[in-house]
Amino acid sequence: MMKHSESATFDAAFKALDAFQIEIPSWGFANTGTRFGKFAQAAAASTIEEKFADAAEVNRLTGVTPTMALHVLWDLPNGVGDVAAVKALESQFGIRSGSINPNLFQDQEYKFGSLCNPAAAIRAKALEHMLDSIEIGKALGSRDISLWMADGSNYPGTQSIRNRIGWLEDALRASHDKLAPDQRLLVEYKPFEPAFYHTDIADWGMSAHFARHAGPQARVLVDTGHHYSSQNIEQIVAWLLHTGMLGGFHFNDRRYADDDLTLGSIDPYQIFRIFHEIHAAVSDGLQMDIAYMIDQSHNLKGKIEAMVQTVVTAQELYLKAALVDREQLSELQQSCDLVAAEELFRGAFWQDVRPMAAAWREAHGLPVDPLAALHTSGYVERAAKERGSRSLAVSSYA
Ligand code: LRH
Ligand code: MN
Repeated sequence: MMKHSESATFDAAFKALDAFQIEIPSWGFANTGTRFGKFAQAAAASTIEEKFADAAEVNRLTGVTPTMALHVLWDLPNGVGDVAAVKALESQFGIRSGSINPNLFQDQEYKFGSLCNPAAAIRAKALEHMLDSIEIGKALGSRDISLWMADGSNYPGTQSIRNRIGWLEDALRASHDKLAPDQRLLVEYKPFEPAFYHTDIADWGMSAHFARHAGPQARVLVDTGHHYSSQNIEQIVAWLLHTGMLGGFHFNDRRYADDDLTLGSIDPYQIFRIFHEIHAAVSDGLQMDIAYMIDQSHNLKGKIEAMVQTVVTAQELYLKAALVDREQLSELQQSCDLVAAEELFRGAFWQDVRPMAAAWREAHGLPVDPLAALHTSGYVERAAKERGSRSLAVSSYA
């Protein structure tokens, strides 16, 4: 018979997991690599149909990934013209289109930037792509337009940083003004790569400025891989929560830079600390609307396997943080009882929540161990057989 405290913990655990969903990236299923090469996988997806099929399999196994992020030029090369086909795939596979990610970094014209390019004609081309992306979002019923730009420079003195700020302010306000009332513009920052001297949206402060300047439907997107290794990411999250500017996350892990490794593979405590800031803000009554999304490139791991592993890890870390006794922690923080506060906080991280997560899955008719269920499903082997010959030929990035 479960003791009261145990059942209370289980109730809190089930409540937390009921509230957690995470969006998966279409590009996480494709053959991707680094500048040193790409190792093709037979089961990799190379068509939008295969990406929806793989997303449906991940959602069948986990039950918490009903939407898939789309990158415009990779998934809708014909822009709005591909919307009908995508809608058909949505109903065929039961997966909704999630955030719409413009591609402002691969066209030859964007060598010196896109929305920040000194050439007005190239800025206009980039703005047109932004507006197309917003129209695609409206047509698909997607709430978030999630913008990341590679814009920046490689050598001091070669670009006017302040001119570029002005051009980007204008472009993001013009984009914001085209949003539907329920849409949001998420502005993603990144300190470097592919630009290695200055990046136009390099940190959370710059992103928050551009979002505020654009308008009330713009927010900041935090990609966990887009920070210097010594940066305190959960402090940035606390600031964005306090200022009401947090729009969402691109979750991944890294040892060095923007490594796009699987969540929790290097520093699971980092994600636990981020989730704690969010749970604490919720219990303090802060209003927020956070998009949890995965942004990884699975260069060596099996792509669907890595995605299922990531979703399960995200659930476990979200649950561990949800079970922190925040009332007792606040008292210990107030009394500056450092060791007791740390032991309570870290103790929540150490607890093994996998049995509770398995019980939640069982209660929802889901496989108690999604990874094991993927292996027994034979899905990857079938995909490799069906796709094998073609997907081994690697062409564009994703
Ligand atoms: C840039 C980024 C961005 C995506 C891309 C796939 O590093 O994080 O969010 O568009 O990865
Ligand atoms: Mn990202």
